Parts: sequence; structure tokens; C-alpha cells
Amino acid sequence: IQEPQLQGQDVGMQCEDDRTGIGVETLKRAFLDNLFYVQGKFPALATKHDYYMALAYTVRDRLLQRWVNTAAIYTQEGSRTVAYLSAEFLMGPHLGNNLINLGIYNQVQQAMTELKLDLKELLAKEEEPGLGNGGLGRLAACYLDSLASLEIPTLGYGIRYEFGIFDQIIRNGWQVEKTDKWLRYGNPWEIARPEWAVSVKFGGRTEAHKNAQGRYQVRWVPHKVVLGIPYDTPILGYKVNTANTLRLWKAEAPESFDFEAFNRGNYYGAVDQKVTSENLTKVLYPNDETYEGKQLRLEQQYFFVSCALQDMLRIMLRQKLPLEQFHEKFAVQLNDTHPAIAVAELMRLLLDEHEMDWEPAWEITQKTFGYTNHTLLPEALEKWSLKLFSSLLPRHLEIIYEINWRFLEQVRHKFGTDEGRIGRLSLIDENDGKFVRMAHLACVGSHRINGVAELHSELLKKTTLLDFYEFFPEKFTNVTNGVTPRRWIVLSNPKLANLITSCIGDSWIKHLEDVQQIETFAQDPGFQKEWQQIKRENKVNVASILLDRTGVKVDPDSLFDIQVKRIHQYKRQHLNILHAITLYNQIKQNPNLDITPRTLIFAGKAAPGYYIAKLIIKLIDSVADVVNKDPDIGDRLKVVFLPDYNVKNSQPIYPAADLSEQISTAGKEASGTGNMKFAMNGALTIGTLDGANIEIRNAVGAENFFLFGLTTEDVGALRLTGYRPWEYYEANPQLKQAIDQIASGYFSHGDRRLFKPLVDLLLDKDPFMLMADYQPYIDCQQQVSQTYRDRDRWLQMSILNTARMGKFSSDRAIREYCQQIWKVKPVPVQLAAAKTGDG
Ligand code: GPU
Repeated sequence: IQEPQLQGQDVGMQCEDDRTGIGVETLKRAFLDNLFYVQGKFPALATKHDYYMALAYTVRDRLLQRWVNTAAIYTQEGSRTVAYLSAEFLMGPHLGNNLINLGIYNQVQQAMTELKLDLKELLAKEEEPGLGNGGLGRLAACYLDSLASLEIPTLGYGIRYEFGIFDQIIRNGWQVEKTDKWLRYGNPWEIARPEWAVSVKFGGRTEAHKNAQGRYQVRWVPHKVVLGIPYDTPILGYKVNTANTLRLWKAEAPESFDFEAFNRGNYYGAVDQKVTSENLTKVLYPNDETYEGKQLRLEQQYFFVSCALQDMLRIMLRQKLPLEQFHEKFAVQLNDTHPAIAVAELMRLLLDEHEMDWEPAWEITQKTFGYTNHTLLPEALEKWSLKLFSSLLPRHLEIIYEINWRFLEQVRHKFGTDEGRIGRLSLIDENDGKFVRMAHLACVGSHRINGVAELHSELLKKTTLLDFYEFFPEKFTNVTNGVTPRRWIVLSNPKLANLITSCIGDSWIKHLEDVQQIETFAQDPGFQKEWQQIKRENKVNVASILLDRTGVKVDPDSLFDIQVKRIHQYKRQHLNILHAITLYNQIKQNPNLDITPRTLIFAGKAAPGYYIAKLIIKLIDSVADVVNKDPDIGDRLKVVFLPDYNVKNSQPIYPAADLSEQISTAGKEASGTGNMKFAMNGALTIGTLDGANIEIRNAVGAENFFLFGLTTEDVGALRLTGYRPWEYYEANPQLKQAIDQIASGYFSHGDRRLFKPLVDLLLDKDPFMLMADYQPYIDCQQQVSQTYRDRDRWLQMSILNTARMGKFSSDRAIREYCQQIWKVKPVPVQLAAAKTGDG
């Protein structure tokens, strides 16, 4: 990785501090010191993991100096702070990213080489904290990187799941889930802060009591109390001194023993309470975009939200700020509705624990929160049954009823008594049983509501949140998602990063709009040649990973056609597979067919309870098996499913793609962020007019994007006029053949039952309209194949894609949040004069 040689305080090596210095000699010495004093090992006995830990601690030492200085300045200035509340933070491995952001990747690489160690091997030892499912959790991680890089005071609040997203293995073509034991060998990046533990109440009842002034107050008498222990991880910005905090909460029993129970001889009963409390933060729910009405999930949500808000109140008290200024001190963002209970919890804290009146408390609450919506899928909209809600959070239900009553009064005032509208807006769903609607609570309790791409934000106003838009249009806005170029270009694709920097300098890493300057080289043969060479090396790398993990040998000169993301019907991995089958049939029918050789790569996890998604994985694997073994096909087509897709495994993938598959049914993908990672790394997109695809296409130019398929309007119109998927099947021989093969057991050793649920779904309801989009997709893929044969044209398109992706940096997105929603400004951090060692 190319970067200007940093001059630390180490010009004269004898005065460089071993905990802060960044010269190669100092790094080596500090590393061996940590190996000895932290790991308790010397080189002859050390394992690769010991070396990883020693290096991680060496890097952590360098972070700590910045972290402590940052905290000191924020405390001293009482800075306005963003609190990003998210049930998921999909951070990925920390070590590589911290090396990039500290600007010491090269020195550390050299230090390791001089010690006869391979930095790449050590990086591979890190267990990633997979504390998220997919796009939503990864977005939170990119945003923390940008917030620190832009020097915005930030606290990320979430849950320290003991088991993150499961590890996926594929056995006989089926997904099998293995528990993710990421904490098994310790986590060098976190520091527990038990001195800031808080208690969180659950269940029980409420009662009235008179306070010291003789005023009636509500008291919540809980059924149980759980302790929240914060674990802090530093989040360093790119080449700045700002190191913000990711504060994740672990649940513990208030006392490790219930001595009373113990004395009565009920030892197991006493231990039971501890076990039950700790279950709260045991495991991440692996459902992506489907809510499950599980009690433990609501307990997790309330637990971390209550911990976070109590923590913010503690910070205010320590800084001697009056609670009336809560919304001035903190801008709290709700990452979807998972933390939406925060609206009721802040009200409860202000009303009951701090004895504030309703009106000022409500004003503070509304000014505090912003709400980001991440999906229109109805199955994802969280609603909790009143029975569950009242048994767990009786006081919050009372507060929600009061919020609702006051809100609906305002609705009546504005629109008159329109019972239909009032029923649709109510925080309580009474259509079929009674439920608390979390999105409604978030809308009413926030001053801004945003979608995550232009189309998505428009659809929110027209459909899911239409009634709210009509009531408070001024709250609605859009912030199109972005991803961090530090992890997704500099760390993942160092060769491309170096090429870009050698042409235009390195300002693009902080200001991705500057990458546009490479446009002037788009037709330069020398630059094109280097571009192509780098893409090929990245493909060779992925080819060796595929061989290693799946045993399938692929040709690095074939077109790498990649779809990596959670497995979902709306994302339509099965449409991609229909294309694979179609290519296969074309070759079989015409054995000499001169087609553009392709490697189709899939990866992604299915929710453990999502049967059709698991069947789609089985189908991909089954088709792969037939295609890859057929001698008639040879190197012209390969299909591979790469198991266990996660942040770490994804990093080599984006840089190796020629073609990025973004083929969701129009109107279903809120934004997508993988689409951005691919295009930044020079992949061309084949995609529908959905989510951020639309904005990517506008940015890179329609001529540099492969567009196909129904629009959102088409989808709606077709549904309205009556969609008959089997008519497409009957009318299209290629499509019919592909479906018939799946149904007849061609890919399943004659088993006709295996894929029947999938085939029936496609021919009968086809909820995601694969049948309608099939032929346009096949035709568009034909265009892709044609274009790929014109190497110069393709390279030029590839370069222009990277050059024009500046908008999709998460830095741009965070600037918009700061201006439109949070009203926060950077607080630069100066390092206090470095403590110098005595040599
Ligand atoms: N998304 Br809701 C998730 O990954 N999980 C969820 O539970 C919900 C949304 C995704 C959207 O599907 C994706 O389109 C978007 O880019 C991402 O959130 C970040 O906004």
C-alpha cells in the first residue's frame, strides 16, 4: 500500500515511545514486547495466533493515545455528539483497517517481514465480529468510519452478542449453520468498563406515588433487573487523531449469586437467574428483513436502548449539563425500528426518573431523534403484540398510549374525524389482534425521517408512510447510502488504490469525488493495460480461493459474473440461476458455440428458518454440480457457490468482479450497498431500476450500465391487471426448458420433489416476477457478453465506473446526515505532546 513515508516522533530512534512510535525498529521492538508481556510467549513457542495478538496489541497501543486525547477534548468542550443506535454493527476485522487509518500499513508490513512473518497471514487470523446480518449492519460500520474520518464526535451504541451471525457451511448442497464463537480466543480491540454499568428493568407493574413536592409520579416496580456492562472499541478515523467509541452492551445478572436462594439450598435456582440474564445478549437474530415476534428480541432491543440512553444521561450529568439540553448535547439516530423503543424510554427517563413535565419532555424527545427506514417489505415492519409488550414493558405501553392519544388529537384537528386515516396512523394496530407499530412510534417521536436512496425515499412517501407524509411532510428527507473507500478500495484492492494514487495523488481516499480525475486516463492504452493487469491479478487471487474452498477450478480469463448478498427471493438469485441454465442449454444444443466464457460466482447466507432461500442455495449448488462436471461445457461456463460469505471473505471478491449482479424486483431493494462496492472497484453492473442502482446508473452514465427489466410502475401495473407467470413460461421455449429441467429432476438426480416448491411458486404466484423479467435479463446478458469481447471498450467502461463513483462514499452520506439531520460540526483532535520514552 502506497503512502507517504510517515515521520513519527522517531527521527532519532532513541526518543521514540514504544507505545506510540511508528518507525519500523520501534514497531518490531513493541511487537516482541507485547508477545512477551501480553501473550506470555517467546518466538520459539509462539503460534500464528500469538503473533496476531501481539500485533493487534501493538496497534491498539497506537490507537489508545488518540482515543484518550479524543475523549479528553470531547469532555472538555462538551461537544455535540451523534449517538448512532443500531442493533447491528457488522464491523469486519479491525487490524487491517486500523493499519490503513493509522497510515502505518507499510511500516508494519516491513517490520513483520524483517521478523520473518507474513502480515497477510496474521491478518487472516482475526475472527471478525459478525454482529450483523447484512447491509443494515455493514452500513452502520461504514458510517462509524466516516464519522471518525470527518472528526464528528460519535458514540455507536449496540449489543455485544456473544454469538454473531452463524458461520455457514455447505453440506451436500444445503446450508448448515455453525455457531460463531468469535470471542473464543479473546478480543484485543475491546475494553470493558464495568464502572459504567447500568441496570435495566423488565416486566412487573406500575403504581402511583407522591414525590417530595407532593406531586403524583409513576413508579415502575419491575419483575426482574438485568445489568448492562459496556464494552468499548476505538473507531479511528482515516489519518486524523479522532478515535470515537463503539459501545456495545453485555447483559449480566445483578449479582452472581442469589445468596438467599443459595442459603435455602436452592443452588441451581440461584445460578438459573444468572444464566437467564446472560441469555439476553447471547445471540444475534439471523433474520434479515423479516421480523419474528420473539420476546427475547424485544428484550434485546429494550436492553441496549435503555443502556444507551442511561449512558447519555450519565455523560450529561458528569459534564454538568441540564437535562433540558439533552437534544442539544445528543443527536440520536435510530437505525431502522430496532431501537425505536428509545422514544418511549427517553420519555420514561425524563418523566419518571427525572420528574420532568410531559410537554418539555416530549419536545426534547422529538428534537433528539432521527429515524432511518431501510425497507418497504411488509414482512419486515416490526409490530409487537400488546400482550407481550405490556408484560415486558408495562410503563412504556402507558406512555405510548399517551403519545398516541395526543398525536391522534392533532390528526383530528388537522384532518377532522376521518376514522380510516386515524386507524391507519394509530401507534396501535387493531386490525387483527392488537399490536404496537414500531415504525409509527419512530415517525411520531422523530424530527426527521429518511429513506436510503432516492427511489426508496419517494416510495416511502407514496406508500408505506403516506399518511405520515401527509401529516408532517417537513420531516421527510432522503440520504442515499454510501460505503467507505478505506475498507472497500484501499484495504480490499491495494493494487488499484496504488495505481489511482500514482496518477492523481491520494486526496481521493478522503474525497472520493477526486477519483473523477482518472477519467482522463480512461482511453490511455498504458493506463488501460495496468488496469486490466490489476483486475486479472485480483481474479487469479479469487480463483485460488475458489479452488481452495470449493475444489472448483475456474479460468481467470473468463468473465467473472458475481452475485454476493443475503439470499432472498426479492434479490432473485434464482433469476441468475435461470440464466446459468439457459447458457448451459445453449452450449449443449450447439457444442461448438463460441460464447464468452463466464464464471458465475454466488455467495450469501439464508436465514435459518427461510426454507425457500435455503432451497435456492441447494439449486445453485445442484446446477453447479451438473454444469461443472459436464465435459461438453469445458471452460465456457462454471458456477460456484462460495460458502460463509462475511466481511472478511468479501474483501477479495469485489476487486475481482467484471460484472456485478443487482437484479432485485424493482421497488424492493431499498438501496443496496454491494452495488457500490463493485462499481467502485471497476465492475460493470447488470441491474434493474431499483434502489441506488438508479443513482449509480445516472452517475456512471447509461452507456456504462447494463439495464433491464420492469420498473416499479410496471410491477404495480402488471400486478393490477393480473399477473399470469405461466403465460411467460408457455410462450418462451428457453424459459420453459429451464423450468422443466428443474422440475423434472435434471439437476437433482431425477428427484422431482426436491425443487417442486420453488417451481410451483414461480409458475403460480411468482411474487417477484422472475417470469416477466426473464427474457429482458437474458437479452441484456447477451449484450454483456458481446461487450466483454471488445476489450478496450470494456476497460474504458470499467475505468469510467470507478471514476464516477465519488458520490457513493459514506463520507458524502455522513456529511448529508450532519447537515440535514444532526446539525453537528467537526471537532478536530490535537494530540497532547507525545510522551517520550527514555529509549
Ligand atoms: N436492510 Br430493514 C438490511 O440489510 N436488513 C434489514 O433488516 C433491513 C434492511 C438493508 C436493505 O435491504 C438494503 O437495501 C440497504 O442498502 C441496507 O439495508 C442499508 O440501508
